[in-house]
Amino acid sequence: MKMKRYFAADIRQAMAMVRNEQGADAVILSSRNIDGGIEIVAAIDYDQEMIESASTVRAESVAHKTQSAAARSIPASEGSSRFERQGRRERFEVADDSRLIRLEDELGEIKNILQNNMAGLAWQGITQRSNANIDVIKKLYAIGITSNLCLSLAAAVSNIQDSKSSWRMALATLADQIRIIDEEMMVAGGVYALIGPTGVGKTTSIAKIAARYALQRGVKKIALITVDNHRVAAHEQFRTYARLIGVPSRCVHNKEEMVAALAEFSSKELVLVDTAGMSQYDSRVCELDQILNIKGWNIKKALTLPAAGSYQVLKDVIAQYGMHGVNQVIVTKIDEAPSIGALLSAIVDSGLPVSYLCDGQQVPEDIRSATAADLVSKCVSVGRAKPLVVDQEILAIDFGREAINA
Ligand SMILES: Nc1nc2c(ncn2[C@@H]2O[C@H](COP(=O)(O)OP(=O)(O)OP(=O)(O)O)[C@@H](O)[C@H]2O)c(=O)[nH]1
Ligand SMILES: [Mg+2]
Repeated sequence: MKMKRYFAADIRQAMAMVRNEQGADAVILSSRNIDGGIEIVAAIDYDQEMIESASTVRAESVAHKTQSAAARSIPASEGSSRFERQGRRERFEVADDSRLIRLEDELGEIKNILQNNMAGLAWQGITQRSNANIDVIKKLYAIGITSNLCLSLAAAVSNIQDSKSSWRMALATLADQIRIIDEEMMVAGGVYALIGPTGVGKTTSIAKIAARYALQRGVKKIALITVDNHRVAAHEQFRTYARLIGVPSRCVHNKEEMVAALAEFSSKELVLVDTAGMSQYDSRVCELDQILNIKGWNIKKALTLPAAGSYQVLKDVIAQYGMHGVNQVIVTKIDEAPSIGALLSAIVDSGLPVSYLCDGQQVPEDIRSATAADLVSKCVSVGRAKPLVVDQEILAIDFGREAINA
């Protein structure tokens, strides 16, 4: 048997690596989530009996080693106060550190093999349901919807036997779960800050919204503020847009200047605030939050997200920025995305409403108010153009595990 570990950002990439290197006959022995991705152990020339006996031997050896290590490290004569127990644990760790790490690894591998077997069984259970249901799961998965959302959408239509109807109903259910902002900024007015990672299209989206607002309501009704004052190029880009649209703009460096700019623009219907793009882990996100938190002003925050982001990254960005209060999502770069299933899954999971969809670089043309139907039909059309490979093994691991955890 040739065994090898693979590490990748997600299960699909890891499976692709296994397939490329070991071919279609490779067998997945274990998989586990680790920091920043997933680790898969795969093998070819796989011998079932050998693995089973190895697992049994390992299990026995683990039990034996754990017992003997514990017996060595904790003399029976010792008392059992908290202080004493602590002392025992420290000695135990020092004395048997490397063995414990090995034991932990072995236990981890056994756990993974068991989990994979259980996942396989759970997937078998899922496939024994109606064909229409499996069809829905596979189609949703192929357009990039995450496995837990696929399962919940399929469950919602499980009473429909006809494949076409159940697919249509699943998409309608997905659309129902996407929240759309009740009153978007073009209608409601107010002060809005566009926040988010670098280069996602915040400044361009502000220019698009500002230009449209100026066309509809007049240039006197709108003003722009930027907090992005670290980079000369960004400042220039912002000023250029403001000048071309013909609206006033201010560049602020701190909370006091922000208060002054807001007071100056208090008669405007719509004030848009541009911010510097930063990683969700950047400590400056907190500083930015303070500048945007002005007593007496309700500055709403629109998290700007690129449509092509991976589920894990989008989820992380939403979680980190969400800690500072996010009111809505603006989706950009739909035109560049090979799939927007991950984005829709992250949006549904977050429960955040979507306000705008951007699909190009042209100002002001490439922006429109979001609708759930638009997002779902886009998801289906781009997903169909480049469907993800629906591999039985991926399905068994992904969906089986999801079903066990549900
Ligand atoms: N294809 C496409 N490109 C876009 C879209 N929105 C913005 N861009 C492009 O993305 C690039 C970055 O846009 P910016 O508006 O500067 O992004 P930003 O978020 O303000 O960037 P930072 O301020 O550096 O964080 C530019 O080249 C834009 O033309 C979109 O919807 N589709
Ligand atoms: Mg910018």
